[in-house]
Amino acid sequence: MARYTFTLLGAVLITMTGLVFGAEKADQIVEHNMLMNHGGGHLMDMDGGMVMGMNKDTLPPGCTRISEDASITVRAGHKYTKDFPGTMFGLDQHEWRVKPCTRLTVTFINEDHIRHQWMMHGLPKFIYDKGMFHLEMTGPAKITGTLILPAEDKTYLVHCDIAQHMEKGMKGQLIVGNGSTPFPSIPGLTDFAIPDDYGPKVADSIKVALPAGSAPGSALSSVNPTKSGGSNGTFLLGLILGAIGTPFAITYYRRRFEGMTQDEVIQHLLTSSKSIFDKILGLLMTLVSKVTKK
Ligand SMILES: [Cu+2]
Repeated sequence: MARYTFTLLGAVLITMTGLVFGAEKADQIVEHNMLMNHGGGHLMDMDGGMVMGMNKDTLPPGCTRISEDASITVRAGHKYTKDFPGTMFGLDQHEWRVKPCTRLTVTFINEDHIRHQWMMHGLPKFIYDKGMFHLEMTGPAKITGTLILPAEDKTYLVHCDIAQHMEKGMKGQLIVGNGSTPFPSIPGLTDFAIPDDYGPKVADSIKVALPAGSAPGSALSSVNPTKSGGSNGTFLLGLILGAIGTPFAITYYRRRFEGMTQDEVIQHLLTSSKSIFDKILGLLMTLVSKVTKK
């Protein structure tokens, strides 16, 4: 009996030790502070740590001196997305304000097990290569860089440039002085550039007649003849409408697009397809209600 108890105790101890050390290892933030200076404010190390646009002493035009030394710490991690539905990659802050000519030290802590960046755009290109100041590392890790901000009032875009990271939440703005035009789609701050669109509402009577998932363009002729009472009439109606309507539509669109380039045609179709779809739905709704009323 005692043997079993000891074995059991041993197993529990080993498991717990594993859990504790495993958890500690996952949260360990590696500090990237042994970067090689490649010149021009560009520093890198072998583990994916990178700083671009490091500048501690070159004054941008319009600055006669450094107005103040400031520092911010920004954290990146999936857990910071929970307050912003639809986002996947998170920052713990999305806006920073500094005075013109501030020497700003940014400490960027990446808590995810993927690569993230804190990238600023729109700086003067003769001081900052590509107009950028940029911190990057594969996490969990920490990296620090310094830059001096120009004298003018301006709002700078800050984002992570890894594919889809900005679109899914890693976007912010750094406001110097009074700032300029704010950026759209900053989580919790500004309106989305492209709002979510769940499409036009389909009336209940149409939902019965249309097979699930039928494409908008095929709405007229794809009514399923085997489902629901009275749909044989609707199917016939669809066939007749399709037969009459198709040659008419072809003639109409041939005339409509005469002399237009391919791009113009696509542009026109994109903008007009939504209203055409609405019209077809309206027409179909009227017809279906007439057929089912008899
Ligand atoms: Cu990222």
